[in-house]
Amino acid sequence: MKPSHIEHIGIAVKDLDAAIAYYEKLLGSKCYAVEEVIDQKVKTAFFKVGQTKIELLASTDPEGPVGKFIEKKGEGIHHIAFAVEGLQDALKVLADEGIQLIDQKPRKGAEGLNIAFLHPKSTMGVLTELCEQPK
Ligand code: CMX
Repeated sequence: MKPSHIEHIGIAVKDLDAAIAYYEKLLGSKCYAVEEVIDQKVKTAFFKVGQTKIELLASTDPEGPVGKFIEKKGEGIHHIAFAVEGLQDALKVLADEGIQLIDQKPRKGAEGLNIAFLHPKSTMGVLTELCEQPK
């Protein structure tokens, strides 16, 4: 597996509008998309920094993954996502290496990407996402 670039960095925030306003100032660019991902219980907002995106994540449910994360750890970096080709094959290679997969096969994430997460318990504490552009 050889990711081409960091696709995005996910940042958990409590107040999406306040976070958008801050990142618009910091990055000097407008948020280009806001999207709710219902099955992940989050509302997302995206910025571009070169090839990489910043994905702000606000929870829509305290029992969702971002709601639980903020409750335990507070706001901050939630995950890092790498762009790969051949996501299903990459998952098999990682599983064979003993990495714990959260998603055994790719599923649909924000922006229509095919995505899969690796468990932070087997990635030295960093929730890791792999993303592939759909063909
Ligand atoms: N980064 C690092 N560690 C994390 C974490 C994160 N983002 N989220 C949870 N953990 C840790 C917790 O701190 C906890 O550690 P301890 O056992 O040491 O306390 C452990 O993982 C278990 O956490 P939990 O709160 O009990 O939560 P669950 O086990 O129910 O779920 C996880 C954890 C990672 C499996 C779940 O959050 C998940 O499936 N995440 C992937 C999906 C996701 O995060 N979606 C939101 C983003 C969607 C998007 O980008 O569109």
